[in-house]
Amino acid sequence: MSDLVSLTKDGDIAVITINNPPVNAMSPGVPEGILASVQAAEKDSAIKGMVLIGGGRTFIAGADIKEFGKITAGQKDRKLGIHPILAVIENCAKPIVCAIHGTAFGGGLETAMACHYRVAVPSALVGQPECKLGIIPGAAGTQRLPRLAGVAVAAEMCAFGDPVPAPKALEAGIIDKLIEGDLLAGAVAFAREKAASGKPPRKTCDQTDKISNAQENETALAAARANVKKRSRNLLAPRKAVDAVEAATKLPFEQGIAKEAELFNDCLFSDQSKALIHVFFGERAVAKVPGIAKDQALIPIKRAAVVGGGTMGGGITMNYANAGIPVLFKEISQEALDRGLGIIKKNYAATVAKGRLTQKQMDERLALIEPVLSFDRFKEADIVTEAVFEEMALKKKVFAELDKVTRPDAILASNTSTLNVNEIASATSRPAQVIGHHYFSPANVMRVIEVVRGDKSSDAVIATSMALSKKLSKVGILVGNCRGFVGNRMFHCYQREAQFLAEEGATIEQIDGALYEFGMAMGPLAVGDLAGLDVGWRIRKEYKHLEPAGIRQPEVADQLCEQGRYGQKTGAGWYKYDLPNRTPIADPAVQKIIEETAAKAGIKRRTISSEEILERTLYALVNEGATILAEGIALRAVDIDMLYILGYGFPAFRGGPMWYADTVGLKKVYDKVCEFEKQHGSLWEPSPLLKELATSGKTFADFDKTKES
Ligand code: T1G
Repeated sequence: MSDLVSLTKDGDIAVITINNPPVNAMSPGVPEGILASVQAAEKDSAIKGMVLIGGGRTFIAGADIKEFGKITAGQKDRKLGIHPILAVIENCAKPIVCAIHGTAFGGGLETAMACHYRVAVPSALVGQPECKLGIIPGAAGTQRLPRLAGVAVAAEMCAFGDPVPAPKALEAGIIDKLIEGDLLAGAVAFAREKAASGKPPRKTCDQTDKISNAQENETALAAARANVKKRSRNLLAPRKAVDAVEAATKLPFEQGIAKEAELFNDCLFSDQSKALIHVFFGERAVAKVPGIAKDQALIPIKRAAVVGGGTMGGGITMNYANAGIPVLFKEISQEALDRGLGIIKKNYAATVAKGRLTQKQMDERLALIEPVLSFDRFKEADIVTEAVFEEMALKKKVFAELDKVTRPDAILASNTSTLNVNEIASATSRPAQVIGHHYFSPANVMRVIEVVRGDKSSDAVIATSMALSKKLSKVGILVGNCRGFVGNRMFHCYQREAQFLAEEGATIEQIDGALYEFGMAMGPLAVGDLAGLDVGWRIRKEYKHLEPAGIRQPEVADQLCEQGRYGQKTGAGWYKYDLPNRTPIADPAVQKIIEETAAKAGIKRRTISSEEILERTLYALVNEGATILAEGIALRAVDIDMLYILGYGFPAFRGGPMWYADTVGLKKVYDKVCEFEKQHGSLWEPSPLLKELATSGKTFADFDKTKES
């Protein structure tokens, strides 16, 4: 057949194997190879049935996502030519059994559902995750899945894209049998049994009993739409997915497929889908570090230690326990240690209560956490992560101590969010072993680690940090060492503009509301209250001596802190809170402070549009991001995008700040930045890189292409 698809025989059963590593994506040649194999086996009178199986670690993980970019760029026919191939499979006179291991996702599950039967190992996962790419199933998944599993299950799977474990897929009617032991042998036996039954193979498209009750369908569709409204604000694909599933209940199969194709194209050409596909590949691209050998030897991480048992230290400790790595958890007093452990236990118990962890798993993870009050056992640790207060003197004291009590080959990582990693490393005799691991709060939940390379951080320590991020189920993003690194350095500009806008006349709710409507998880001022206004206040005091004179600084946040209004933790910040309820409540007292501050500063307050709020806050991110790129502090624009999506709640359907700027058009962004510079002074000085790209008709995506290794 082809080297992508092979056809062999097990007695009277044909075995069709897909060999397109690493995930058997349906790249060009794979569907054609499957078709040719099915047709050959159908013609072979010695063959009574067939098995379709994936070679390597998984069944088909879906269409080749790389192909979509070619379609939307007009380089490839937008038609998904898969339907005729699936029709040949479904109309085959001999039974075809799909054998699933690993994942059957997207086009993989759709191909499986065109087969007459499906068997799977218990660890397999099935799903229609297309909506996570801003599209919907495009190979009749929205038509066959309701026929197998009913409308409610199909709508949920197509609108939210979550994987379904094989045992649940069996219950739902998506697969027919779980195979314990050898999958291929089990599938061949199943195919032989079906062939011997003498009954015609069961065609999914003909099964209508699960979509025949109109009332049940209506109820399920209404519930799905309500769920989409609640969980997927702003998103196009989930809504279209439910519309496509609805078509399965209202139209004959072929017309349902046509409706699905129309809805699929609506999504494929949307900005949201292009952004989400950028994010899919971006999450993998950031793991690639130019300049570090792919075969760089890693430092084995078998035992860890964390210094500091506060919220961050506890979350970091949980990450190691969750990855099965024993971890020493150190505090300076029994009381602090007990408090820290209490937070960890509470976090785990909450996850158990939600059914996302079993009590046994919680106990196993807790058993990996060893609370200690001294450094006595730190010689055992391959990596130590410091998570103490954000004060340089304290951090240097801790690192000087760690330098003495750990093995020379141990990695010493700081969880600092802004402080100079080189200065921290200078407190040790081994700067090559020192690096920043900036986690985002809550550390056990947020999926990103800003890996901050010091000038002397070794390749082995950097490469190990990136690999360890994946081991901890995080996305490591390598950045350079500067004040605020990448994330917080940009966030400072974003927050600054939000506060200036408040002084200039926009209400706090208007500012936060505009960014929330844009898609941010929270508005900038509400985020300040969540993180704690005192954190920024302490950093501003630490760096006050470095601030250039004559540059306008936001005033109100410091005044709030001086009044003890640190945010949620004190029940009041930019908003007030009726604790323990954390819903922000507008506070006239704050509006009064803002107006007084503006008056004192001679600021003439005015009505401000939501459009200006978005441009001032988002373009401040973009302009600073461009400067960071030019300085090499971020490797690529996609690294900034991924950091903002995973660490700061930037909406993935916008692709990240840099991708969003490309979507707006860099010339428009640049012109606006120049306008703001005229209005607001040098804080808005356009980044030379932004100017260069904008005036040469290029994008940040073009910039990244120049960085491809
Ligand atoms: N197409 C192209 N490349 C893919 C791919 C895909 N579908 N899936 C993975 N890769 C690449 C990935 O970029 C990486 O490349 C390598 O494979 C290993 O992936 C018609 C229209 C299956 C759970 O959305 O969820 O079908 O970085 O690191 O952690 O209706 O990959 O090594 O160069 O993620 O073991 C629907 C997407 C497509 C599934 C495995 N399917 N993939 O995770 O490996 S649309 C999906 C995943 C569709 C139909 C519609 C995961 C995985 P590189 P990895 P992993």
